[in-house]
Amino acid sequence: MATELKNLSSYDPSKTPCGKGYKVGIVYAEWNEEITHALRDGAIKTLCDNGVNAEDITVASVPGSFELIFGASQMVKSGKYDAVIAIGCVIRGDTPHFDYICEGVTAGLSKLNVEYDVPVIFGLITTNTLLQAQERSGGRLGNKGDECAVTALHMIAQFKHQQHEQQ
Ligand code: RBF
Repeated sequence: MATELKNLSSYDPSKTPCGKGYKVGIVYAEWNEEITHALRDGAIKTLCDNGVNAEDITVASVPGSFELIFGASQMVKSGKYDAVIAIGCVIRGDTPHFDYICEGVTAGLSKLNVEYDVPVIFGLITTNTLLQAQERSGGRLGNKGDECAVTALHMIAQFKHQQHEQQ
């Protein structure tokens, strides 16, 4: 599938905004930790590689993906971050609740994006198998955590000044 091979993990750093001075919150789920820790670490590394100071990155964990909504919401409402990255992994084969969790998290994070002025980046991997999740967390198809970091930098660069002007 064409979309399967499209990823930003091989992004062009020269086209990625410099993140110096940007403050980023990362909230990740401990469920499927093999995957979510790799995504989290990829996001942190890519932020730092692109100029974000390590001390300007705050990392918090929640038990499962469903709690990403609350975790991200708390970070957004704190007013401390220019963007929040939410990271989780739901695997269909392991999870009878797959559709409920995926739909809940998607709706919850989407609501935050509409209601608050801090971009929330969607780093929820939803796959049919563990292998597919591994391929997207540092394997054959890159690391979606890297992509979340690049996306956060673009969103901050695009909208940060606009938000400050509105305040
Ligand atoms: N959380 C995940 O992040 N990924 C999962 O694959 C996952 N599967 C779950 C399967 C079941 C049957 C249940 C009850 C929970 C699962 N959760 C999963 C945890 C969920 O996101 C949340 O932490 C709990 O439902 C408590 O609110």
